[in-house]
Parts: sequence; structure tokens; C-alpha cells
Amino acid sequence: MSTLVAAAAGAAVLVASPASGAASTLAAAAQQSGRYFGTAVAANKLSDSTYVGILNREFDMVTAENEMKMDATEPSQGQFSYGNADRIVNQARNQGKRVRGHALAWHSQQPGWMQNMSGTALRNAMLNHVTQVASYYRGKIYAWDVVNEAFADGSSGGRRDSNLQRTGNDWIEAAFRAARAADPGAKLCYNDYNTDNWSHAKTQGVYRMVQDFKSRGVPIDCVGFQAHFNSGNPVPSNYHTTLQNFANLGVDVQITELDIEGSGSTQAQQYQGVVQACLSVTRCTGITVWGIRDTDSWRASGTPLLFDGSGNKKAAYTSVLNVLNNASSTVPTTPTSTTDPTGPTTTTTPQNPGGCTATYREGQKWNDRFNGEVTVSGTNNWVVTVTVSSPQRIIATWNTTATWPSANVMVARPNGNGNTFGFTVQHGGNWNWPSVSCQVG
Ligand code: G2I
Repeated sequence: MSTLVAAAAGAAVLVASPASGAASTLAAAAQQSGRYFGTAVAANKLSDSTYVGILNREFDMVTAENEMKMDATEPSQGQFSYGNADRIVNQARNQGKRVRGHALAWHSQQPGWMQNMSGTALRNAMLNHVTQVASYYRGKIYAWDVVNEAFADGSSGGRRDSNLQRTGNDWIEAAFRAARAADPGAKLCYNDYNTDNWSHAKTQGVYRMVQDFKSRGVPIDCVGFQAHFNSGNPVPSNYHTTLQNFANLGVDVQITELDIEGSGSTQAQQYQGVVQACLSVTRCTGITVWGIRDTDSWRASGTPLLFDGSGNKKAAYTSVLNVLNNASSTVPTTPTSTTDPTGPTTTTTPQNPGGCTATYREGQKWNDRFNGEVTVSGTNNWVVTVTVSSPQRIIATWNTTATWPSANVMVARPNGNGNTFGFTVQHGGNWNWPSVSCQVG
């Protein structure tokens, strides 16, 4: 939950600037709000002209699907192999695209020699790997997944058991420090899956780790949310809350491996929801889908991507493009923020002396609408102006008497039910918060 406090006299704390116009590719559309739109690339597909045509046209960020993993880059201890990774990095950079590095340290995809190691020898081998690979690509990587998938699934909220974890709980921060020393210009991310739902123990566990890292000065810049969805693991309705709460810790958030099994309008709607969640969080800096065509996917039978096997745009593609084109950037004005892992995020501005303050608080969210609540302090005789942005419409209110100077503006007054009132916004794809301002009536 988030709250936003606007001082009196019309001070709207959210600034919404409309996107500059309709773009015809995912990258161009994302760039309108300063974001990127990326994809995973496989080196052995760079000779497929349909694949490369879509890659060059639609995407401005590239992740190597497998070629930068530990088994690919250090197949024998101390002997590094960058051929396939370089093919991807060079192709991307020659086309003016940026690169996410994936992944420096992971319990999976370890080379055979590493799988059998433990203790200090493994710790040192892991740190040497991080140092060597991050140094080799120094200056060429936008963000590294420094550590991938280190938390356990299920209800523990703790670390996953692995040979790396058994070298000591500090292995993750040691990896981040080594990566920072090797490539000080790259953003350093922790990346994981099943961390999308704010109420899941795994999400909370990662949140507490990032909070701890930030409080102790461990160099972490971003958190990657893989976002592999299907009917058993659907897009959570609180996704925006998850992304916002992590961002409030002072890190960027990115959707790093998006794919959603399904087809048609159901799939399109779910893609739309994920993109909207990112767009509604200022520090959600970009989205990467995990492959180009359905047939390129690691789970091709689930047809989880934006292009079909022939390279045609699917309904999901169109919905993503449209949401990106409808984006407006929501920029909170220099607030002071505090976050409680289980409680509300509070964003405040100074109270206007002698006036009143309207505090906006997010309520429940659905695919097509969301609730908001406003609490007024400073007077019992308030006039609160709530302004929504197109195509939003307020479709219901409670605990207030409302008048409508225009379709986007509601003026709310007390109706005898106290100083908190609420309303439902049909959002039409625009998740921006309404702006609220208070005057003494
Ligand atoms: O499992 C989906 C993703 C989950 N998050 C981390 C990602 O790195 C991971 O990607 C997948 C790749 O999409 C697959 O392509 O990681 C798998 C391995 O963990 C990749 O699968 C591997 C197969 O295991 C190999 O047998 C195969 O040779 O792909 C290789 C290349 O096709």
C-alpha cells in the first residue's frame, strides 16, 4: 500500500506528462518513458534472418540466454571462453543496443569442475569467476545479474541450499563486491523468480536481503524479477506493490525474463498488466522478454512470447505496444519515503499551515479498475479536488458527496461519514495515481 500526501492550495504531488506519440516498435515505445524493451538472444540463432530482423527492429536491450552463464564462460577452471557470448554482445552493440549480463554466480549451470567443489576453494573460484568475467566485459554491460536464484521456494523465505550457500551466508554480498570492483560502471542486480507476489515468503526474503544490503552499503543497484508466468503461477494482482516496495529501498527494478504461457486475449491482457505494473513504478527501468518467437522459448509448447513461430506479431505484442504508447511518466516530487516491509509506503510533503492535507492511499486493484482512499486532516470542513487522467473515469464513490466540474475532475465534500472517503477508478490501462488537493471549505 502506498500513500501520498498533498498539501493544500492545489499542490498536486504527481506530475504526469503524456507520452510523445505512437511508436511502432517495442523499443521506441518504451523509450518514450525512458525505459528499454529487451529480449533474450541465443547465439546459434544469429544466422536466422527472420529472428535477427525482429531482434534488430523491436528490441534495444539484449540478454544472452545461456552464453554468459558459468558453464559457458569458464568450462575448465581458469580457462575462459567468450566466443558465443561475444557474438551476442557484438551483434547487440553494433546495432546500438545495450546488454544485460546474465549471470555471474548461480547454483545452476555451473561447469562440472565447480559442481564438485566446496568450502574456501569454491568461494575463491566463484569470486575469481565474477572478477574475470565482469572485468572482461567492463564498460559494455548495462546491468549484471550478479547472483541468480539464491532464495528457496515455499514458505521459508530463506536461502536456497546450494554448494555456494554452504560456503557461508555472505557469499552473495562477496559476489556483489567483487563485481563492483571489476566493473564499477555496471548496475549490479539480484535476479530471481517467484518473487512477483508481495505476500509470498520468497519475495519478503529477497526484500529483507536488499534492505539489509542497502543499510550496510553492500553495492546493489537493482533487483530483477524474472516473471515466468503460467496458469499455475499467474500474474499477481499486487505486482505493482511489489515493484514499488523494492524501488522504495533505493534500487532500480527490472522485469528480466518475461514470458506468459497462453494465447489470444487472455495472454494479451496478462502481458498488459505486467507492463502497466512496470510503467507505474518510476524506478522500473525496463522489461525483457525471454525470447523472440514462441518457437525460440525454453517452454515453446506454452506459446509464451510476443511473436508466433513464423515471426508474426501476436495479440500480446499489440497490447504491449499499446500500453507502452499510452504511458505517461509518473514522477513523484522529491518526497521523503519510508518503507515498512509489511506495512504501507508513505510519501509525504510538508503540511500547509492553517490549511488541510489530503492523503491518497492505494486500495485494491483489478484488471480494469482500482480503488483509492483519501484521508483529510486539518479541518472537518474540507473540499477535496480529485483529478484523474484520461482515459480514467471515477465510477463509484463512498463517504462523500461529489460534484463533477468535468469528466476528469471530482470535487468531494463531507457527507457526515468522517474525513476518509473513497472511490473506484476505471483505469482503461492508465494506472497513474489521481492527484488530490485540499482546501478548507
Ligand atoms: O529456466 C528459464 C530461465 C530461468 N531463469 C534463469 C534463466 O537462465 C533460465 O533460462 C533457461 C534458458 O532459457 C534455457 O535455454 O536456462 C536453461 C538452463 O537452466 C536453458 O536450458 C538449457 C538446457 O538446459 C540445455 O540442455 C540446452 O543445451 O538450454 C541449453 C541451450 O538450448
